[in-house]
Amino acid sequence: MKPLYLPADQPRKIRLDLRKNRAPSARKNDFTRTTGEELDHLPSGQRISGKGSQTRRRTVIGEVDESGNVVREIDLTRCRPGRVLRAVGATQCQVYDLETHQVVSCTVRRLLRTLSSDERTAVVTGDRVYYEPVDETQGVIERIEPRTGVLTRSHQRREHVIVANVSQIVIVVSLSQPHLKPALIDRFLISAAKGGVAAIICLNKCDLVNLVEFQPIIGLYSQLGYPVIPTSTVDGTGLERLRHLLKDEQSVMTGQSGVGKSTLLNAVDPHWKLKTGAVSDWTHKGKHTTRYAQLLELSTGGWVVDTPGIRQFDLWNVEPGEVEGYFREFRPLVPLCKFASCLHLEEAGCAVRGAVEQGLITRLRYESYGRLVTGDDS
Ligand SMILES: Nc1nc2c(ncn2[C@@H]2O[C@H](COP(=O)(O)OP(=O)(O)OP(=O)(O)O)[C@@H](O)[C@H]2O)c(=O)[nH]1
Ligand SMILES: [Mg+2]
Ligand SMILES: [Zn+2]
Repeated sequence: MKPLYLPADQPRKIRLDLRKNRAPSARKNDFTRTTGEELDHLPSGQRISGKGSQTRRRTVIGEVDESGNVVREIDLTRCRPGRVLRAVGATQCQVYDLETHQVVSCTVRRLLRTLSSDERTAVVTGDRVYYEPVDETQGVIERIEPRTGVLTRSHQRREHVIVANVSQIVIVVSLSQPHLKPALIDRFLISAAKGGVAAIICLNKCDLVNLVEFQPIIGLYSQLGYPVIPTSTVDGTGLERLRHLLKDEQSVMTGQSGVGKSTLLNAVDPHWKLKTGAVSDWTHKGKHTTRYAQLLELSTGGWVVDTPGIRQFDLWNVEPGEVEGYFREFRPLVPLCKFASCLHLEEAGCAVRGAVEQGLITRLRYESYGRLVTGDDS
């Protein structure tokens, strides 16, 4: 299946500059190979809207297949650049027009939908797109830019891209109600590394616990090089640091339902007024208050996505033998194992297990590793 978006390292599209009043032979020479990245730097405004002396110029994006045949042409003079604020259902989304700053309801061009039939949705929150306006409030998405920095999970044996074009993920866990699940932190850390994004760990609701008891966890992840921020929306702990870390970045808040993602964002920027929900008294679980991943613009610069709480976070496309590479503290030991194929479970002469026995690797992380490799979720 042809990917819906073009990987940035494979220039498979060409930009055609058509000058209507020139000799047709000039057209061919104007074929310029571009990568998807260059589209971001297209001068906005005149070229897109076609004003003044630029009106004779028509910029067309042609997508080419492996043999160089143009399979589809998009006339960019009719399109406007935007960012997907929220994907609703499989083909509907809200797009923020990057020039007019208006929000437009868009559908997705049929061809793009077909190409994405093996994904859950054609567009995802955070996508950079070109859309053709139908009227002032509606449009049709013609192009989705190559995605960088994605948060994905495996859902019903398919890849589910939760959000695209982020630079960091903020893993929000709560220290109480719902109680902390360190193994979930490890899954998110792997997903971040796999998606090419940095990770921050936010330990929320620290007003409900004695933080001293959580020093081992704070120390563990800090030592591994991840920023760890204890926060509380009740007493304000850590909020200034969180604001600072979000400023000018493209972030996504992720974690279980009820851990306080939306409440934290409301504390960061009160004008968002995101809906928040109480945690159930007896299960201490959240009630899935946030229904869609939603992109929000920070008044200090940058963007952040609030996401719905995830019930089950399964990794997409991670092989058992790959997991060790995502456990930073294992890496220096892996070459010392007796067998090159060692999965660090039962094998003889395993340096990783030796390190666990000597207390150099925490049992918590080792057990979390074991569950990921064996696929035992319990
Ligand atoms: N004690 C305490 N409660 C908090 C804190 N942060 C959030 N809460 C409460 O936790 C509950 C859930 O908060 P939400 O912000 O709705 O949680 P969420 O992570 O957005 O949940 P979903 O949208 O369902 O994924 C609310 O009742 C909040 O008031 C905190 O720092 N301390
Ligand atoms: Mg929420
Ligand atoms: Zn080993």
